[in-house]
Amino acid sequence: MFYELYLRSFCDGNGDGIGDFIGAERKLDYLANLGIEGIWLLPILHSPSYHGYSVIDFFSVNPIYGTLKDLRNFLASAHKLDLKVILDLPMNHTSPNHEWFLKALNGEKPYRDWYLFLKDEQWLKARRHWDGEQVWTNYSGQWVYTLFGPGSPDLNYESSSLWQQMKEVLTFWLSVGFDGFRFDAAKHIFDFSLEKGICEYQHSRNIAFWKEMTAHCRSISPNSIFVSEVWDDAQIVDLYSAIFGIGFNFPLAEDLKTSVATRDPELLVKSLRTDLNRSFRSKRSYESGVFLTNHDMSRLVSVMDGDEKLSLLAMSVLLSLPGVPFFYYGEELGMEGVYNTYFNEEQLEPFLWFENGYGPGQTEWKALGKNHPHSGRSLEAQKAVDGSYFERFRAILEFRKNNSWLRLATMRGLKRRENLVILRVVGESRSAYIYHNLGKRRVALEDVSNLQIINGSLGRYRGKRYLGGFSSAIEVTE
Ligand code: ACG
Repeated sequence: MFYELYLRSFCDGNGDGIGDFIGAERKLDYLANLGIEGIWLLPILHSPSYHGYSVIDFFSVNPIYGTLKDLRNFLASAHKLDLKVILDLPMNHTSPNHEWFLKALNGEKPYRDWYLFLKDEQWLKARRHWDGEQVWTNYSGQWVYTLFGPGSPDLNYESSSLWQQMKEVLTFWLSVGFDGFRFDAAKHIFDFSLEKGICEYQHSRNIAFWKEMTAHCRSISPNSIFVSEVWDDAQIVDLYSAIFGIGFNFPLAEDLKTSVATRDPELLVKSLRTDLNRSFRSKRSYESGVFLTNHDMSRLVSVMDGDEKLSLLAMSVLLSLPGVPFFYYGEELGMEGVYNTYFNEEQLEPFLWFENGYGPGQTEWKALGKNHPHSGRSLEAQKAVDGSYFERFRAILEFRKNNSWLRLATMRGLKRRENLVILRVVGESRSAYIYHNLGKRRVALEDVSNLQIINGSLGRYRGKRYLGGFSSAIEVTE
């Protein structure tokens, strides 16, 4: 299980209200106790932006997070607890304040070739693949390709010297002690056709690029972990995941949430068959990075319209599946937040350690718009209450921790009986039936033994076992 960590909002180690390496290091025990095995660290490279995806120096950390030494200490402490740490590396673009870009604007070589300058007025008509936004920005009279907006001009990988430069970047961060990378925007390396002057993914060129980058990393650190961020349909996700070893399963994330939110067991069955189709085969070339939410999405409780039972059901379905699960910081508290493309702040609020919003390590760099003090949401408050959201969420994590064999298990069967969805999962040393009740009412389970609750309730009535509404249970058969 991986924890997606937004450092700025996590834990403040030096009292400036901004989360940092020193603060996060102090909370590693907390993460290890949750049963986390790895941390996906959202971008921490030197960047002017709050999200960190527009880098101004690929060889230094953002000073607000501490020094390189602080980072090394953080990594060493994580490793002592057997936690892997992967770095989110945005290699598709830079900040317009990056020295490379400033030199490129000046016409200096090789930097001029490292960005895409307009060569044909017709290219200005190009529109972004998924939402029709314009993709060219005028910087003091020069048009540059900027897929993600004016704050992040795209790097142009037509230039071979840039490939070399990026290999040096990878070497550097591996030498600092990272266990691998979450490669941002992996399908965007080549996404503009110079021939046609339009936005068009060139998947085979992207794949060739990533093959070379990952091979480079493996030549330094053979066990490097790579996770690809390819937000697309299942067959495209597949294509890239095979290179990286782990690929985020975006289609599954959406379908899983929708099926639980709309209480639609049929949709759940259908989406597991399609979005996890590889998990039905015993030989797979990669693992699915299964998740429900991330920093680009609304938080789970908000998606479920505040219904905690549904959020926990979605989580227990997720953690019963083969693959490598990821979850976003604060989801264990049931933090709220709705994603908005133009004001994407709500889903990255400070982690609420203390009920009154103050205390050692509490970050305060931004206002709490959704997750208020004195709302009972804080870790402090929830730890003091039996049956809190945190406690129930933690129990689901505990289930996964005790059933880590599920990661490499094969799905051997999937069926539905009214609101009940039954999964047959077979691992090397164990196998199980897993039951999820997507309905409000309890359902009888026939011929079961050795049942354990994952989430919700289990009961017995006149000799029959019942699974409560919005509940999940596992029956280990071997
Ligand atoms: C990553 C990061 C994100 C970051 C950037 C840029 C990239 O996680 O935080 O932005 O460094 C696209 C890209 C992703 C990108 C997201 C935000 N995420 O592909 O790499 O945008 C469609 C498109 C997707 C698109 C998605 C969301 O196909 O390409 O993702 O919409 O907009 C079905 C379809 C599927 C479709 C979905 C949703 O599932 O199958 O194709 O996806 O529906 O409609 C950060 C900041 C930005 C800043 C930037 C520089 O957040 O504000 O501008 O950095």
